[in-house]
Amino acid sequence: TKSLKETLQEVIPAKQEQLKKLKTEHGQAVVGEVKVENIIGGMRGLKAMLWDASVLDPNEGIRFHGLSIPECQKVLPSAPGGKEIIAESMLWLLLTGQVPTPEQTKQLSKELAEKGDLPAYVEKLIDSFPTTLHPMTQLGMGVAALNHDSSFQAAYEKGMKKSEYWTHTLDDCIDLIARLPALAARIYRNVYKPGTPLPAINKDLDLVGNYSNMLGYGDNQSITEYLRLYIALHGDHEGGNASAHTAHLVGSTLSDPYLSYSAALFALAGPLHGLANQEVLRWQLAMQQEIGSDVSEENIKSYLWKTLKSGQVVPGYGHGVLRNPDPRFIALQEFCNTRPELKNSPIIQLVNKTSEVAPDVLKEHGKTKNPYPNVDATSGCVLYHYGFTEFKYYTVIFGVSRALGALTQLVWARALGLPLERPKSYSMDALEKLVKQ
Ligand code: CMX
Repeated sequence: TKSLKETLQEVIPAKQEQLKKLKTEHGQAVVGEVKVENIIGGMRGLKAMLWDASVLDPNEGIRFHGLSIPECQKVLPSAPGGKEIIAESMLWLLLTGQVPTPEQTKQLSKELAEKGDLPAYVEKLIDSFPTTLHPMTQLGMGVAALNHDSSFQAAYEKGMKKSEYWTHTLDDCIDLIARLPALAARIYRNVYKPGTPLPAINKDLDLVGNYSNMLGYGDNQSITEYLRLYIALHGDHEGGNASAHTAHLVGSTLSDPYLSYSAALFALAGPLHGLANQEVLRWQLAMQQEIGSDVSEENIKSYLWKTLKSGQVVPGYGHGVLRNPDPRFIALQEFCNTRPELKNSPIIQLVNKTSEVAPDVLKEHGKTKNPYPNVDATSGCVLYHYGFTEFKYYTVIFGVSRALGALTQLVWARALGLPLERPKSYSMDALEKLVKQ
């Protein structure tokens, strides 16, 4: 069986050729226009980034190398004894465009487990943080500090050839992904379970199996499987979302993968992005408290209006690109539907009911372009059901996951020799002058 690196070595030349052809033969082709509203509106709608591993269709949602979520669930190998997609098989697909064999997936699990221990100085750094420091701040700082051992940085200092960039980038990306569970679990232990021992990495377990074990949920197969699915599904959401885009931008300066991904994590920490799942839970719990056990359509409706009238957004609804219910939301709902304990859980039932009522209310409110639930509408609530109630930690799990897609693109950016990202900006005066012409 071919390793991940060998597989990449095989697929890269054709992609390099494809890009060269696009550039030389179609470099001047026009693919869109730029309106003033795009410039003012956070570049929404501008198609201006190269991102090969996933494409987000506004109506269908995400596809990973052309495969929809249900297709991925059918073909991507799961963990021994499990059913859900695992991080390794999703990473393999994102990086190579190919579906790995179970053997290749197992081999990658083994490699990640072998590389998973944190260096002692990072353990010390994390242990020195006050437990009141937000877990996302701790994660971002821990990831940045791991660049002490960056293979890319060391080779760059020695003066490596451009054609070698991607192999060192890949080595760093694999090391980083391998170490994320130990780093993220240490933060969880320090903040929420101080003094409890952290289990060692089990060399026979997959990445998320180990993560779940280190979080203290190793005996709970159901939550471990949920975490596997959650982490695979959140891995990539094309290029323009704030975390992925940040990793790409910072990486384009030839910052190493640790620094690039650390920056991405701080973008993920914002309430309009990754923090939304924590916000959803807070909001659904407040709704639960206010309406009590009478989860009628009327009660949910009036709570939604109360939120909107107070000038807040309804968390978990709307999207920068999607214009339909998020298929990741649907996949997580289906996970819940197959498990009676989740199906009957009051918080999950409330999420379900809210998702039936909210779209009409948001349509009537008339602002959002997408009145349907995104993945955050349910993801944190499922964790809450399982007794994983420390919701300030939820975005850290998202952060472990998003590494799969963001780091994949760093490898490809180096393999394709993509340049420094440097869009042009306008001042308001310059724009005014331009439109008056
Ligand atoms: N509730 C109330 N109003 C909403 C709304 C919601 N859920 N979603 C959008 N709107 C409002 C916007 O605030 C905006 O209002 P203003 O014109 O007053 O500024 C208007 O509708 C138009 O926004 P849009 O073009 O539909 O949405 P954007 O692309 O600007 O923003 C997003 C997308 C996700 C930030 C927004 O829908 C939102 O704030 N949702 C709630 C938070 C959330 O769930 N975030 C998670 C997104 C997924 C992720 O990245 O992880």
